Amino acid sequence: MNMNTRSCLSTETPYPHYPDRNVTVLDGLWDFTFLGESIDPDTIDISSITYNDIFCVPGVFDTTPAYAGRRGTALYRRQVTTSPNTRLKLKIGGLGLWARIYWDGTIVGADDLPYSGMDFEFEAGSGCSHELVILVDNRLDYKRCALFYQYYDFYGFGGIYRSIELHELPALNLERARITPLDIKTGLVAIDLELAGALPARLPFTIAFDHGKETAYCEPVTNGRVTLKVKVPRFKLWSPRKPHLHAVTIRTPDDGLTERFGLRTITTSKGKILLNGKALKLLGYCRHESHMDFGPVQPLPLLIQDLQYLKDLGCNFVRGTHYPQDQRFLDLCDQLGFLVWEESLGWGNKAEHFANPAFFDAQIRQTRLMVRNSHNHPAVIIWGFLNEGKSDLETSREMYSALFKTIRDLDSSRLVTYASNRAERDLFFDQCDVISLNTYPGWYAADTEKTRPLDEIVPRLNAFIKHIDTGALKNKPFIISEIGAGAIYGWHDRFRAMWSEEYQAEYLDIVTRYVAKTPRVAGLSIWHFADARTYTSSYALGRPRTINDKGTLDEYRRPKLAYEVVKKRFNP
Ligand code: ADA
Repeated sequence: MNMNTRSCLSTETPYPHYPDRNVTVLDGLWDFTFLGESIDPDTIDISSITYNDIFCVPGVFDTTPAYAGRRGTALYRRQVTTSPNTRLKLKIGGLGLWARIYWDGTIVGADDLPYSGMDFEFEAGSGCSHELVILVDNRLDYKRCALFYQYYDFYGFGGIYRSIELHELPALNLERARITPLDIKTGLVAIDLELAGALPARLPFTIAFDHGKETAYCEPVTNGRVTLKVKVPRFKLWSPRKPHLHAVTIRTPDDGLTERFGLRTITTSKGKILLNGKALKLLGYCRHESHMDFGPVQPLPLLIQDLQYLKDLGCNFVRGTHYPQDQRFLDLCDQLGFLVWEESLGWGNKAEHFANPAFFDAQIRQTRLMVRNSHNHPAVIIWGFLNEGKSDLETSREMYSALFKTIRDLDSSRLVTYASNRAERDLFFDQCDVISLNTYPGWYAADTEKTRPLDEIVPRLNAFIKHIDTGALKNKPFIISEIGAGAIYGWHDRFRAMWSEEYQAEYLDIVTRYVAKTPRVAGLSIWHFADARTYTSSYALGRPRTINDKGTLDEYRRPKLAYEVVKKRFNP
């Protein structure tokens, strides 16, 4: 029996696909109960719970009328049918803020990495019908979830953010095939097979590119991996203009998978970013996975709509702030030809976090998972981490160096950076492939009668460029990874005052003109694409409506005045 429900959903479920496995997509309606802060998750008796509601998966509860803004424990439950006595893998695309998984009443896994795609392996047990319960908690409990802090400038949503799948595993499972382009002139790629289960000394398998002819191989297995170099037949290069994708299907006697990838290189030379050897300027936005109604859950029509707006604006670049991205978003970026910066979760982390072993450990685990999960996306060209961390303190060096190493050990084919707001005081730019600066001149501006805040933008950017060009950093590309101004949708003002659409439009006009005429700037990701919910606490005093209003579109994707300004400049 093949219960693979993926084929009918293949436009929605991300790669890789496992055509030979029994895969059940568990999205849909689940039993639900919100226990709030009344229980201690450590002593909860899962068998005594009454489920008095229903909820959807994916779905976060704290954006919905019944549970809006609530924090606490929620339980999602459903019955699942499997073959008896099989080994299972539960794949959760992402959730928040932390969770525990129960299979027939027994704990089989825990998740403390918000937004990360994570897998949990366990035995099905006898019988065919089972109870799956996911306990999700969105309390800011730093002992349980060391990665998300209250002061982060985006809401920490509670619930299941992305799809869930259940796989029945064969004795030897082929988990991933990671493809790295080695030579774009000949189509040579490295294929790295990740295996688990009953490992043989040598693995017989077949490879077929683009659903064509199968070629047979038999290769030694070392530490659960098989690595080989192969030429892709009739290859075409991937680029934003021609986002050509290839598929590769690999079959072992027990298992099979189809991965999608693209052939391209991303390198730097003399301050430029080169795609397939040609210099290009990255032009785009930072984007939160956030919507007033769905929080971080991304319905496919929303993803398509956002990407249509970004295309219309003339963008070729998206910085996925500030966490590992939805794999379906990355699949769409592969298809539509967007270049992406993906980063692990961090936001203005303080010296005390850098000194906390739990934070350190979670950073490394999440960054590692991100790189492994997203390896095959040609769209992803930059890995990032620790947005606006304390990169001006010597005490942070160990963590910065460890994250650079973690990434480069797994993937040396992409550029690595972090978004710094420490500017001239930053200590670790020498470790970056690309220097990235978050800066808000003319917005978080000194209160002075003598200058218009907007007049601060160009001198600030010039001063930073002068700083990097005087030393050892002069050959590194420079990206403005954040810059922007707030505007409340629909608020027009003849003073062109701050928070008016007019102020924001003029602000982005100055920024985009500057970027267009300054060759030293290799990229721009404006802060940000669409307004997004943030603090509801007193931090919100600087965030009218408790929303980060610096979007060029508002939270319902209605374009502000700045939209046409950016569009004109990005589509010269
Ligand atoms: C920072 C941060 C963003 C956002 C922005 C702002 O640079 O990285 O997440 O908070 O500031 O709006 O001030």
